[in-house]
Order: sequence, then C-alpha cells, then structure tokens
Amino acid sequence: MTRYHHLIGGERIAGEDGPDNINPSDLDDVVGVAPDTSRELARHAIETAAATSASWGNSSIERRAHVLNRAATEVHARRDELGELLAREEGKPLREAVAEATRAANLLSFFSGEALRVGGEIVPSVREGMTVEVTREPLGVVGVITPWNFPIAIPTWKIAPAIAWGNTVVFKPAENTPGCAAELVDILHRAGLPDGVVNLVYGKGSEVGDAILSSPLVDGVSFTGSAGVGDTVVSRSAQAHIRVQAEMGGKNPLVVVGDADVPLAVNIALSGAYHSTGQRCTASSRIIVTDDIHDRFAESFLEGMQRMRVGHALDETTEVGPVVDQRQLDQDLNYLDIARREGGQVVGGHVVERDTRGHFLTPAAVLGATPDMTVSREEVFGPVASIIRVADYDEALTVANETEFGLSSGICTSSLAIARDYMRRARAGMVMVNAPTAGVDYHVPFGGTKRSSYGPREQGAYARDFYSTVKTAYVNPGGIPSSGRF
Ligand code: UN1
Repeated sequence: MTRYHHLIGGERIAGEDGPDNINPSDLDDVVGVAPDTSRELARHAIETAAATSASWGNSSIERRAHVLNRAATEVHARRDELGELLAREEGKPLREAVAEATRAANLLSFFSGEALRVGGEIVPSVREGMTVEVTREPLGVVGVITPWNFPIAIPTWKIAPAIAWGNTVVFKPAENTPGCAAELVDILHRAGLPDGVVNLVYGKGSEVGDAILSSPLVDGVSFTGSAGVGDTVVSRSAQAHIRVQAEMGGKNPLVVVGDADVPLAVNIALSGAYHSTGQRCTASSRIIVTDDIHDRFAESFLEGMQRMRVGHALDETTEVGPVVDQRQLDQDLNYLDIARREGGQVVGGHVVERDTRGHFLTPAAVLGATPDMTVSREEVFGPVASIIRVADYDEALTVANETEFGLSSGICTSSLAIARDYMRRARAGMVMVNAPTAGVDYHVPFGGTKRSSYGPREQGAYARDFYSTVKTAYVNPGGIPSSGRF
C-alpha cells in the first residue's frame, strides 16, 4: 500500500490519512491512501503557483518542450506499469488502461511540439507608420480539477497544454484515483519541471475546489466532471471573472439506420455503450434504431452484450471491469429500477460475484425505451443503454437531438448522403460516422454543446484558446533621429 503526498513547490507534504484508495475489482486490496487536506494547504498551493508564474511564464519554449518530451518518453516506457496501476485503482480492464497510459504519452508528446508552435501576427495599423502585434501570453495560474474515469489521460490533456503555454497549475485529482495523479506529477518533475509549476493537492471539491474558486490569484479553471458540479464551477468562475472550461455530462445518441452494416453497428454500439463500464461522458447511452432494422439489430446486440465478460480489471479476458464504487453501483441499479417502473424491459444489469469481492454489474439494455424515460434523459454513467425504436431517419435525428446534452453523436449508415446530413444537423460537439461515440483522438479538439461543455475546447491546437491570452500591442516607431541614421 502506498501513502501519497501533496506536492507543493516541489515539497512532499504528508497529512492525516484520507480515504483509502480501494480496488473496485477487489475490495480487500487497498491500493494506497491519500492525505486529507485543509483549506490552508490549498491556499498554500495556489500562492506557490502564483509565485512561480512569472518565472515559468518567461521560461524558454524549448525548455517547456523538453520537459514534456522527456515525460512523454517515460510515460510511454512505463505504460504497462501505469496501466496496471490505473486498472487497479479505477477498474478499467488492463488493455484499455494501458491504452489510456499510451494516450497520455501521446498527449505529452503532442503538446511538447505545441510548446514550440507559439506564433503571433504582425499587421499594419490603420494609422500610418504604426504596426500592431498580436501575441499570446500564458493565462497565469490554472486550477485543474479532474474526474476518476480517465485518471491519467484527462489530467495530462489539461496539465500538458498548461505547461506548454507557460502556465502554473494547482491540480486537484478525483479522490478515488490518487495514484495516477501522483505518478504523473512525479514523472513531470523528474523530466525537469521546476518546483512550483505543478502543485498537487488532494482532497474534497468542497475544500480544494472551493479554495481554487475563491482565490483572486487564480486566472482560470479547467474542470471535467458531473453536470451538477460543473454548473457550480461555471457560475462561480463567472462571478470571479476568471476563464473557465468545463466538460460535463453526455447522453450520447448512436443512430442505426436501415442501410447500416449490422455486425459493424453492433460492435460499435457494444464498444460505445459498455467499454470502460459505460463510465465515460462520451458513452453511447441512447441507441436509436429505425424500425426496418430494429429487431435484427437488437437481437444481435443483446447476444453480443450477454457474451461480454465481466470481471477483475487485471484478468486478461475481462471486457467489462467493475463499477468504480458502491455509490456509482447504487446509482446504476436505481436507474434500472426507474426504467422498469417507467415501462422499459431491462435485459442484463445483474450484480454478479467473482473470485474477488468487487462491484461487478453485467451490461444492461433497456428495450422498448422511449426518449422521455428518465433512463433516456439523464446520464447514468454506468453500463446501461436505452434502445429506442424510431420510424425512420428523420425521427432518429429528432430524437438524437432532443437532449439537454450535446457531447458526441454517432450514426451507423452506409449512405454518404445520410452521413453528411447527420454530420451537419447533429447538435453535438463531436460527430462519429460508423465509429463509437466514445474513444477520441488526442490531436484534435474535444468538447460539446449545450449542457455538456462550457468554454473553449480542450485538446489539439485549440487548447491554446483556454491556456493562453491574447495581447494586442500598437507600435509607433516614431521618427528616426537624424544622428541615428545608418
Ligand atoms: C474518450 O471517450 O476517449 O470524462 C474520452 C470523459 C471524457 C473523456 C472521454 N471527458 O469520459
């Protein structure tokens, strides 16, 4: 069992033991314990980030690039070990967990390149003889608040661009995944990151998050998590007049129309709905199928769903790992009860036992689901998908868009005309054609519309819109003194 420490200004700070970091595949396995925190400590981290802001903001872009590049190399070399830690503390099956660690390495590598691509513009002023320079500067001190479901990739896709653009960071990871956070921060420091640039503080949102949102020293907050907490982060940031980027929930539709390749559509739907135990904001939780193909699709989908192997995340044959904790499991089961009460036919969704004590839940589908059922409207964040029958493509599109969320929206079709129409009319930040709604690239923008996201996009070159601020400088060179002519 590992004891984690806060890391502020490069100093490891212990605290009273906080909650145990328990392996959801094996409740008898305590992976580690993170320290409890105090508001004072969070303030100390913010002050340290603020004190380091000028020196890091003026550091050479090559230095930043090198730190990120060295960190990328180490994360990549240790992807199996980091994947194993991730699988242990979060419950993601090993193969997916190693893929996530690899994604973190690729993100670090991408942003290492971005650090060097800091450009600006020089344009003529409308006033004669004058020029205007438009440059980018670091935002300053950034609060990074991350969830448990991608415990290494999400912190990396926030912290790497923050560093690349010369910001300093106060990092509050989710309480149930302290291990990946500790490793990432440790790797960055061994890669040459100066003390005080990234400060890691464990603890509750109500303490650390609150300290970040109350401090006049913080210039921006990047948050990924639930819609409820996201709303608070957004409104508090607006009150404090600081920049905010919030990535919240989803209720992502996957439309399957009559001309779709059924085996392909089934694989896409199963992967989108149940990989990562459905615990991703990009999960396909509404599968909208046109009447002409519904029964054929549903039969093959259910057959595939029931074959998926649920088990210990470290067991190589596992396809669906455990639910992250008891609270989440209760939430999943509660949504299934509501679905039954509202007239849905629930297939699967059984709590099962394995050799170890864990939160194992078989994937569930709600057949005969309608768009207005609770399970079709609210984010479950578990291995639960509504199967919604619609008359035709037009109705499918309407139902797909009838949600307060707008993160990722998918369609399975072999028609270019339908695919193009869907890409244009889907009200979401990301559209997937013959691909799962979940599982995104690391070099392009990520984010949604409506209640799913707020503020500038994450990832890719677009990340700079959050992590940098624009300065417009007007330069009048004045007359050239006659003695100074050359
Ligand atoms: C993915 O689907 O590859 O919290 C990433 C989430 C998202 C990340 C999804 N922010 O689930």
